[in-house]
Amino acid sequence: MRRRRGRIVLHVDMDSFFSAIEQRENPELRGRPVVVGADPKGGRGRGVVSTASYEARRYGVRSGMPISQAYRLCPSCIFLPVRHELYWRVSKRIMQILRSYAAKFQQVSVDEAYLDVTGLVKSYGEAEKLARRIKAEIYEKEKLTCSIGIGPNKLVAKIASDHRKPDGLTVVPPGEVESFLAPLPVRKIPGIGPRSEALLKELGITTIGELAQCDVQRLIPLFGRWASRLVMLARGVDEREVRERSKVKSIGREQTFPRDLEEEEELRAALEELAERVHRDLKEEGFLFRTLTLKVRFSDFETHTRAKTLRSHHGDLATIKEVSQSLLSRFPPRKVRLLGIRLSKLKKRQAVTLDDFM
Ligand code: TTP
Ligand code: MG
Repeated sequence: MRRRRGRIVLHVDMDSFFSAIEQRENPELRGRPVVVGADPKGGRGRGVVSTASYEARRYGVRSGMPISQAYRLCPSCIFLPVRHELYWRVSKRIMQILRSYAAKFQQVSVDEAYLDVTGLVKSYGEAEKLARRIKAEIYEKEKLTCSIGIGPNKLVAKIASDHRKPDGLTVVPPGEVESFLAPLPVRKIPGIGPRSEALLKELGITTIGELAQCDVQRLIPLFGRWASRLVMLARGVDEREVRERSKVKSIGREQTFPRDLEEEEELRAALEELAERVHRDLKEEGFLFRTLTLKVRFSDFETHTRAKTLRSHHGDLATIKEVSQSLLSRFPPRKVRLLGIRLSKLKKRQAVTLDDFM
């Protein structure tokens, strides 16, 4: 039997990224509670906290919290506006450093990336040394700290990087995955938010270890097709590859039919299938779209496209089906040789949800 060789994956996450950059830029802010986000306007401000320095977190201030609440918790905090351009400039330089250490590299957000170093290092011990070198180089060049998790896959690496923060380094070799995950709350699994957590609690499941032991059948009524995926994650199994996402401008699929289609029902079914495939690609790439273009080639090779741009970004299958059907219905009934769906005006999905794993 051929066994798949184990991987070594690093997850790197910068510490309180936006506020750490602000503290670096202005030495007076170092060691002080800094909140980056909307203007609190003396407690009446709207909008949210982007991030808080670890000093501000001691007051209970957290990312995503209304800025007015942050102000109530810590009126003496230093509130700063968000300077995205600056943070992205710094991010680019850090990602360049990280990329140079990886066999496969995947940036997942402004301050987070996966590195597959399988083949570049021979053991978890060597991987740990590599991680220390990475931390030292980032600190030397950017005066910023990060936390790194090392594991046999993305899931374990990601949970490990979050384990000891800031300036942490957590190594979880394959043999320790189970004991590392078991005592942690289920919330630590990316994609399990407050609602999933509450559902699991109803079943008496609060730790990852309990979830790993649980009979999938009990989860199906609550989580449907996510159930088995959830249990696999809890067992520390995650086959997702570390892979570079290119700068995709659009995502599309088209299909020429073995024979021309004419019946409305046939066309509808073919379009639905195409919609499903495009939707899978969109999800794989982690994008939302705003414009859908339908391409129709008739039996005489005459080809037309029609596009619709939505008011906001969408990523669900129902919208793709609905918009493509409504565009198709605007063509006169004729024999169709080819159909195509292309999605453009893409934007990266923000939050990681269970959907990302499906
Ligand atoms: P995170 O890595 O989630 O947070 P962080 O780097 O500030 O802190 P930690 O040490 O816990 O990693 O996000 C990276 C940056 O993304 C963060 O500095 C600000 C931004 N961000 C938001 O703007 N809104 C949010 O809700 C979150 C979570 C992050
Ligand atoms: Mg971070």
